[in-house]
Amino acid sequence: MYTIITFGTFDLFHIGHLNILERAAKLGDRLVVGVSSDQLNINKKQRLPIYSCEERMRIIKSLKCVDEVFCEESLEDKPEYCKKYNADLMVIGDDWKDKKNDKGITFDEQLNDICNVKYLERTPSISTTQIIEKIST
Ligand code: C2G
Repeated sequence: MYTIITFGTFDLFHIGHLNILERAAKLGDRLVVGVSSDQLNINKKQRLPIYSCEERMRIIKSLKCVDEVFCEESLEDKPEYCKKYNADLMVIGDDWKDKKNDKGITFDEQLNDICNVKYLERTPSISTTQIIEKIST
């Protein structure tokens, strides 16, 4: 059993989210998704998500390509989450490739001895922020 893990807020679920989850699922046998808590989204994006964590988790859990969902409380805890869910590969969008966490390290460095890391190309021209801007203008 080859387990894939991925993380995200997945607020105002859109086609970019679906694309990365379906592509991630194809890389293994089981896909586990860490959905960011409301507080973690405030830390990452300086705003409360439109949908609560509970609602976002229910939406993600209902997808055919997703096997398991949990709430991601902190970016720093990735190694613990990966170990807990026996992840072989952590997949994330390539917008995270060079980003560093509070300790000044990338996800590659953070998960170095725990699992492999693969960055997938983002779907162009769509984001939750753009959707919010479009609706509010
Ligand atoms: N994504 C994508 N294409 C888009 C928009 C998003 O491939 N047009 C991907 C992101 O790269 C990420 C996932 O969809 O892998 C979820 O995106 P967000 O909800 O913006 O979550 P993010 O803030 O990237 O959270 O621990 C890591 C973070 O929690 C990831």
